Amino acid sequence: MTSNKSAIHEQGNGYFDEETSADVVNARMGDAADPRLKQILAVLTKHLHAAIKEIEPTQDEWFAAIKFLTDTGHMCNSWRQEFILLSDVLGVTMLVDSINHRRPSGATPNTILGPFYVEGSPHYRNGENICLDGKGEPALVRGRVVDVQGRPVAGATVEVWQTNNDGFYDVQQKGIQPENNLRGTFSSEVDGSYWFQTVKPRYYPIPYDGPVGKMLQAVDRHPNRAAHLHFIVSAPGYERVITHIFTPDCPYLAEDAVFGVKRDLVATFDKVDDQHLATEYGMPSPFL
Ligand code: MBD
Ligand code: FE
Repeated sequence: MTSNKSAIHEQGNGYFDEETSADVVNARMGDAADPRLKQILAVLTKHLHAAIKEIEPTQDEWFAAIKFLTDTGHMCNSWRQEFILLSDVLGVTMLVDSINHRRPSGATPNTILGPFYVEGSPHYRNGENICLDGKGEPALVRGRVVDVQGRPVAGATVEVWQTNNDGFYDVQQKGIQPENNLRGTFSSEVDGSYWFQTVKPRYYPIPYDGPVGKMLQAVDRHPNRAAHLHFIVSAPGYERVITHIFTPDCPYLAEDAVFGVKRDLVATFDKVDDQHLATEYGMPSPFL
């Protein structure tokens, strides 16, 4: 390659050149385009071309990549979002979540919302049981909603959801599990406290019967999520916290399939009597 090739490119003759390929593509965008969109597409094009140059795929390999993305799209419907799963297992969902939820120390960290949240779950009084199928190891969850200064937040909305003891969310087993099994909405008391009965969460695999599952298998990765209980805590005037707590003894804690585990979200589950485990988690703390 001679140096005058890039000189020609800078003049914008628009012809393809392997060395400057990304620039040639990006130069096509016009002034009328939205600047943020231009920036995004330019960065993606730059890194995609760099990846292709590093990989030097065969034609067959590139076609396999296209087929993988096509299959991923075909797998999507109203209840199955295979592209979100792809983003999850590549760590991109967590990265975007982290970038958008940088918080002062002491605040509860965010983690992924996941695909199984349902808006408007049944309201319960503190102390009630969200487990409607009677399976699993009973557990009591209690905590306090406080602000970053540690002041109680009364009347905060605490939404929780988790899988049943067979490792499925209610919405994955309509007609098999009771409706709204293991999901509910609570309200914090004057001192910020909330508590409810449930069962200890257990680990379970993300849906792996599609292209993302095949990809995980091909690269020798398991599909298991560390056992978790989802939370959304919200209160007027405070930033909403979307998070989980994790059980401390889960074998997948350090190898969550979607990279959702953060150190501060690992709770303790202690036996308090023959029947009950209890977890006390100094969270969630929405903040101004
Ligand atoms: C889940 O249960 C979940 O919480 C996430 C983030 C992704 C897939 C399944
Ligand atoms: Fe989940």
